[in-house]
Amino acid sequence: MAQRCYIVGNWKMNGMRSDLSEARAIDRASSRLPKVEVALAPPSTLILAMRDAVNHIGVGAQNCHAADKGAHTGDVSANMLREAGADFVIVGHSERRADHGETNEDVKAKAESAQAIDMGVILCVGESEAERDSGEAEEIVARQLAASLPDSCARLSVAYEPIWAIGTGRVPSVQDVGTMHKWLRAVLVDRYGEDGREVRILYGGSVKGENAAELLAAPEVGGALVGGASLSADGFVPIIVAAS
Ligand code: G2H
Repeated sequence: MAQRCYIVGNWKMNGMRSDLSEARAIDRASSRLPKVEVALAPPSTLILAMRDAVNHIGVGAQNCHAADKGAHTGDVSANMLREAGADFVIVGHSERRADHGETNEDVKAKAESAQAIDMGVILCVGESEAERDSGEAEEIVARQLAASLPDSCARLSVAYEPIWAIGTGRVPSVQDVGTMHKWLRAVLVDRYGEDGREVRILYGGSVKGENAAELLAAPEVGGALVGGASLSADGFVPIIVAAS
C-alpha cells in the first residue's frame, strides 16, 4: 500500500508555550490535507503540552537515551518520552552527532530502544561539505546508514540531510537528492529485503515552501524533515500543501 507523504517539523531548541499557537494552526491546516502525514518534534519540555494542543498531527521527540532508566543525568529515555506523548523520536541528527559525539552505534541503540516500545524512529544521515566535494558522498552516506540501522525496520523512516544544507538556504540539486535516495533505498533493501522498500526516506536541509514541491518529486523521496520553516504555520503549511 502506498504510504502518505510524511512531513515532519524539527523545532530543535526552539519553542515555548507561547509558540503552541503555531502548532495549533499547523494542526488545523493539516486536518484539511489528509493525504499528508504531518508531525512536529518540539523540545522535550513542550511534548506534553503540544500533545494536548493538537488533534491531527503526530508529536515526537528529537533524541532519546538508549537505556530505559538509570544514572544518566540530564537524559530522557524513549519510554519517558512516550509517556509524555511522543509517537516517535528523531535519532542521529547531525547536530547531535557533532555536539554530543554520537556514533553510528549510539544511533542504532537509540533507534532500537524506541522500536522496543513501538515508537516510530526517524534516523538521520548526511554528508559534510568536504565529503560532498570528495565526489564520494553516496558511498560515505550509504556506509553511515548501514552502520546506524537498527535490526528491524518496524516504524522506521530515514532522513537524508546533507550537513552543508542545514539552515544555510543551500539545497542539493533535485538530481543529487534522487541519486542519494536511490543509494539509501539500496542499503535498506539489502538490510531488510522487500520490507526495506516500505521505509520512507525523507529529505532534510533548508526545505521551504518555495522548493518543497521540486524536492518532494525527486525519486525515492517520501517526505521532508524541516527545521527553520517548521517554526511557524506561515512557513510550514505551504510545505504541507506542496506535499498534498
Ligand atoms: C535540517 C533541518 C531539520 P533546516 O537539520 O532537520 O533544518 O530545515 O533548518 O535546514
